[in-house]
Amino acid sequence: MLPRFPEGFLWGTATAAYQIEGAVTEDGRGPSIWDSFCAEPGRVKNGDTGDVACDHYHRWPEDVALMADLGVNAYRFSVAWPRVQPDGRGPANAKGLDFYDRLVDALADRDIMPALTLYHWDLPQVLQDGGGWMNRDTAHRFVEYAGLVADRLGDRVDVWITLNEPFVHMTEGYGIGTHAPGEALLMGALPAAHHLLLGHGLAVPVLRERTSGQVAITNNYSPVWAASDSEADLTAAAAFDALQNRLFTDPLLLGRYPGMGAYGVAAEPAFVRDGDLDAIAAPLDLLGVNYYSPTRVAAPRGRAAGSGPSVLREVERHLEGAGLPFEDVPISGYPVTAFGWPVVPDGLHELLTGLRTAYGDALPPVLVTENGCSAPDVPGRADRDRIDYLDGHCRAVHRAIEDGVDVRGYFVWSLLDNFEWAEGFDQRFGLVHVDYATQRRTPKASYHWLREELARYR
Ligand code: IFM
Repeated sequence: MLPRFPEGFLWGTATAAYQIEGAVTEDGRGPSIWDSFCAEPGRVKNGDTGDVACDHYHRWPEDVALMADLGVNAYRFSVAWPRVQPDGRGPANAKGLDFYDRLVDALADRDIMPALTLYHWDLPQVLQDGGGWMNRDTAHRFVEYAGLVADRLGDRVDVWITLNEPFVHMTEGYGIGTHAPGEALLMGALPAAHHLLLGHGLAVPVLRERTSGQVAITNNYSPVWAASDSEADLTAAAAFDALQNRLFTDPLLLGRYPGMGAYGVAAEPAFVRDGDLDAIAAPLDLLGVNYYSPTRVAAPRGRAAGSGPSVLREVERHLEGAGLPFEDVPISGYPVTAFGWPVVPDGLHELLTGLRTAYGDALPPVLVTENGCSAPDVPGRADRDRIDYLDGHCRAVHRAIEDGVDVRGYFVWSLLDNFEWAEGFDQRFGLVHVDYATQRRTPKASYHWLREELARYR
């Protein structure tokens, strides 16, 4: 049994549009960068695509019923921008918004609070044709899109998350090209980071004006462990920390970028214009925190890539010889997920208390907007690994709350097995198994475990 969490704590599951919806050409949805990326041979494992995914666009009533039965009181989902603005600009495609309208009402009927992410990486392709997030104008397009969604759902959605994991989107999408849109600009991708943050910051006042909800952004964090106490390793750890953890948080909470000198980036890059940082630092109601595992780094010395989160391993593979100021070192002594990520529940406690230490009163209340693990799809397997993973991480959150971090909720990634980006359908993160051939949903042992835990709060 887990320890008891505070009254009103949000227990949820999380998903994202492209990973579950399918129906990519229905009701006026336009193409997204992920449709294009999946269509390019060799980009996604097994040639998988999100064309059908979990067919959630048609099966959402069953999925909402699964959540109601599970006993969660919150659901984090994302809206597909290309459903709302197939052309990336101009008036809303009403049918696209109708889908989310029905979903939000069905959630309310089941007392499940909607937490809506506006952007989980599925940019309308037409905007990418104009440069995507490398183009400053995309930030303004995002604000227009946010306003359309807010106008329709602003009275019923409680939490508005502007962006999901801009670090991954910038790094994998624009830095090394392992995600859509497949650009490999290396550190030249930094303008995309700035424009993502700018889009977020400019959207905040629009969301405040047109919704009654709380405004947030979700970042993914990884506590960085230096491989030794040597000055060189500590410097390498600080450099990686600046890239993964601080680049997308310091500007939001402190109104300034961390020093990126280790990457040869100027203190005041030309793409940052007067007033941008003020916009980006618009006060937040909540900070969304995604956590999967810590990262160990050393000063670069040409060793084999380690076992850290896939982003770092991928970055290393692609930037070999490009003069990165750090090197990934395997974390051993812990179980690993099917993805090979080390399972370190204490890392979540370290992260949450570390955020509090680093940002003090500038840190808004936190929602753990994603946490979970992939486990092999072995028929009849007891799903024990996932139960242990979730149990350990929930306890870590509880300890962080006891230690004074204001954590308001925990969302399991994910409700359903789904399309895991470049990994296709191989990695299964769901509490509910999906048979992709039949779309049959089967709750796993971890679903039943969580259901029992949540029954105490009913
Ligand atoms: O599936 C992803 C999700 O889209 C973003 N956060 C990490 C998850 C697991 O890799």
